[in-house]
Amino acid sequence: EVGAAVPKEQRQGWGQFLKQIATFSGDLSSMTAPSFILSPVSLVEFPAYWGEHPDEFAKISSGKDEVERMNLVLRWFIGTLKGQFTARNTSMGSEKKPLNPILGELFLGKWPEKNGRGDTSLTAEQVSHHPPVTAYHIENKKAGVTLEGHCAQKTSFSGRTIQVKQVGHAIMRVKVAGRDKEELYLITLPNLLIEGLWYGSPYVELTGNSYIQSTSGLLTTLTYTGKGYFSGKAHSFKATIGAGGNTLYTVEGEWAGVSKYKGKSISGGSNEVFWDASTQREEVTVQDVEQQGDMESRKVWKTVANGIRTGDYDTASKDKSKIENAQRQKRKDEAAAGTPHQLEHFVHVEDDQEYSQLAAMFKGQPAHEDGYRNKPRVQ
Ligand code: HCR
Repeated sequence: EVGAAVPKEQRQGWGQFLKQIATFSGDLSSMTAPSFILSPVSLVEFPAYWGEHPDEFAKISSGKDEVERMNLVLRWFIGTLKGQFTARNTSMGSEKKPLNPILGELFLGKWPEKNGRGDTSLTAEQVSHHPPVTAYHIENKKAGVTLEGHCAQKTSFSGRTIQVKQVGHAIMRVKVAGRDKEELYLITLPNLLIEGLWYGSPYVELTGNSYIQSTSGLLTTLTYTGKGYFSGKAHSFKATIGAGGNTLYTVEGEWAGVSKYKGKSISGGSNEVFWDASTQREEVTVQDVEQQGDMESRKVWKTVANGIRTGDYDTASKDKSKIENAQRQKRKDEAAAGTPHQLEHFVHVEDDQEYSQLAAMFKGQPAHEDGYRNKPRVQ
């Protein structure tokens, strides 16, 4: 039955929402959805999932050679997927519709130093509102590991499923060999399927391929499958690490569960566990809302998020309209004054050369993409 998981009084609304999505093309984030599916968290917070295993992030530069480092990059990457794609199901019962960030909205946080691994800092900024694009920069200076990227989404509807193409990429920088050499890794992003919509309990499945290409020449190819594919299990993947068509290592399993080396592992054993997703995630630390700047996400959305959390949807929607109207006015004023909005922490790079050089090393990626670079911080 449609909307089996939806509160009774919202079932009709859910049915209408589904019809609306089916005939809709473009930016899902701007659609008005029934209140039970609203999340009190803004999309600008999502880059924090990349940093929720700060130990794995820091460890990457300790790899003794490029093969070991690629294995560590892959382990860190797989380690982020459970948070990125299942965290809302765990904390809120299903995937929900995040708040649509305003232009210039910021999410600043850190994972403090622990056991000598060093501080890891996060800077995320909404660099475009329409279409929504979030840029992020995650850095552990002590370890010499940085991740910089941006993410946008293109959505389409097919059958009972929303298909989401992630647009954008991330580049990881790893300082190696006495710190005078830098290795880069281009990380591309998998496509998503949003399933379970009919019942009103959406969840994400990953599909297709994504890649990690290193300047060392090593390439990891990831293939994602869900229920009903060859493994028959949800949230499954296979990753091969290799160079020039030769496979060095293969890893297989569930990205939200356990994955293992298939055959030879990097330590010389066989069929060893590669990653166990039950490893505790470390949530990012942010400043108290009261201390935050006016553009910081939790400050911007404080009243709206409170309304959603407490079921006061009237207050939530009034404050949301207030924010959106103020934004429209701001854009008009900027246009009239000829002073367009300036990004605070990032610079837009047209036709990112680091991207195109790495993308040229393998098949399956557009040859050119724009990028965003973090502005050096003035302290
Ligand atoms: C598609 C999605 C917004 C984008 C979210 C992204 C792709 C953002 C980047 C993160 O690194 C990973 C990520 C995880 C989320 O699963 C994904 C969201 C899932 C739903 C949401 C739609 C815009 C909302 C659709 C509305 C439905 C749930 C009714």
